[in-house]
Amino acid sequence: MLAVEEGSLMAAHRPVKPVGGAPPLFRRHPAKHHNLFRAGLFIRRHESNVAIARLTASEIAKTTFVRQIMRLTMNKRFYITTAIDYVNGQPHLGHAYEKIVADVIARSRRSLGQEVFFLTGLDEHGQKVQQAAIAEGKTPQAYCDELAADWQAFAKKLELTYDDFVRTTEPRHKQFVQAILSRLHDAGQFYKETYKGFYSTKEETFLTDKDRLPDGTFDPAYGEVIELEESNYWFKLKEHQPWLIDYIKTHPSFIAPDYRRNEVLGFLNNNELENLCISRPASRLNWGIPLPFDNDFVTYVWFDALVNYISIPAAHGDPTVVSALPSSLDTRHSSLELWPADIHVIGKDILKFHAVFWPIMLNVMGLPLPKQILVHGWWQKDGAKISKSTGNIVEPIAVINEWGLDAFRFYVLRELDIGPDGNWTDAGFQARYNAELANGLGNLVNRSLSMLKRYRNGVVPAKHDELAAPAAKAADETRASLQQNQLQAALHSIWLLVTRANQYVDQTKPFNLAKDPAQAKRLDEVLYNLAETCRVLAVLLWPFLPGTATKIYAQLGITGGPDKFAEAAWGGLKPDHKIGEPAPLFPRKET
Ligand code: ME8
Repeated sequence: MLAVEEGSLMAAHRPVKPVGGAPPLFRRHPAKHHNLFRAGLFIRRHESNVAIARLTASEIAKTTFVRQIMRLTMNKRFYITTAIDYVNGQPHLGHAYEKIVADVIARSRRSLGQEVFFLTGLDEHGQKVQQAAIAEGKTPQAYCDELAADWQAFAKKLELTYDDFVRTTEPRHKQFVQAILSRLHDAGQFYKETYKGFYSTKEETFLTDKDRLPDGTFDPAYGEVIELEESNYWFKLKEHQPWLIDYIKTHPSFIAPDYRRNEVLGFLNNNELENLCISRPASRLNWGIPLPFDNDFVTYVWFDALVNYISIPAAHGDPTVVSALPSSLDTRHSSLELWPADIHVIGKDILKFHAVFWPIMLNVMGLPLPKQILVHGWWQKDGAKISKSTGNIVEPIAVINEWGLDAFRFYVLRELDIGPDGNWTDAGFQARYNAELANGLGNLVNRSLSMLKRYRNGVVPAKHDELAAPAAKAADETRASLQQNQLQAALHSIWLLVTRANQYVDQTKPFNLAKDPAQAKRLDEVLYNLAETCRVLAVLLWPFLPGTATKIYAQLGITGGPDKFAEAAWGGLKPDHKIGEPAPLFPRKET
């Protein structure tokens, strides 16, 4: 896909343009396949009808070409990923938050009409897993399989709408990592060298004097630091530093929020990158992917883990990723166009791996870079680090079981914008539940639909537009926020509408209007405005609170889901439509 010659994929020091060119078939013999070459260019610009129209009947008849066209005429999906969690950790608030953020973005894009591919999963190799498995008398694979089942149950509990769930111990991932390693090795990107120095087993990383704190010690986060002498394979990272700085400078939205981008640029401008050790001796660590060119070594966990973002597209036949691979690898069971990723959602602690190592790895593979690395902050509880050992934890499953999934999703997204650190307090959670969910949204929907039921037997009156303007404003603002992944801002706009509609009930007093037959028309107007506002709210809320939004639609007696943003347009409720049964959405709780 990139401006590099056949057989010399790497040319690592050369800046490689991350643009979609013609696929290899077209690129290799442009003279022989002029029509196909041109068709390829159109396809890359998603003008697939034009592309197909340009082919002759005999070209279309050739099955290879048809397959190629089929593969390439598919629109690129909006591809969003999360960090893959260490399988041996316990799912906690931070993991839940990140996955919910990605899920809301994925759902919003689908609601806005885009085709989406949402990938999440597990990081299963490494010394800690190997040691923990041995301690439990299990094989590492059996140990991972058990834990993976818990993590997958956790993802289901959060109602994540992922399209694929990667485990780095799966053959489809391992074979891809090996293929990439072979390719980079053949291209001279690695060298072998003996290293003598410091090593953190906990972080599975080499340290230098630069990593010392001012008092000469290493950060306790590194755990025990040992002195080590061993041979390993190294990746020539250093020489790509000027390219990376230039790339980040010329792609302002590559790292978001802005202050994280500045942090990376500051780091790159003030430090010389070290080459990256990409292996561990199998004698010390055998729970990893063997280097295909030297089985005495396994792949460094990050070189394995980061690659999940492309190994899964390859497994789905993504043409861009597949073109960077040796043709011997059979990855073309289906054909989804995914790469480059639109968003990698990650936490702040793994920014360097994603904003320094990963872009350089991709560049030397000849692949375009993800469009955005979206970096969220870390949660604390009661102002202190979340820690299992000190008991300072939030147990998402316990909270969900007691308060409901949507209350949990709402709190984390409403409380914390994507970027800064957040602080969970039980009192804060309960206050938002009572004020914004029970008394705000829940009360609005329940009283609006109950009055419609009581005063009009549940039959929707004639259309009336008193709340049309605030509803349209909320929809416009929500759409704009969702398009920029500003989830907290979107919730803010939605809640302005909730508040406005609750005020409307207080001002118009439908319960009084109902007592005066002369006010019947006015009561009709008020009831229409309230019911229709509830419907619009369901559509706006769908990405955030899917269960609640679905219940609102059901209580309104509407068939189908509130999962299409276009339905937020005012006037969807038709006169004479009969609503369903109102029921409280968020029962008030004494705390
Ligand atoms: O880092 N608040 O896995 P992980 C918010 N396997 N987010 C938090 C958090 C907190 N308190 N604690 C952790 C790894 N996270 C690697 C990733 S990706 C190719 C490999 C976030 O299980 C953390 O920032 O330690 C990261 O994005 C994610 O949870 C997984 O962390």
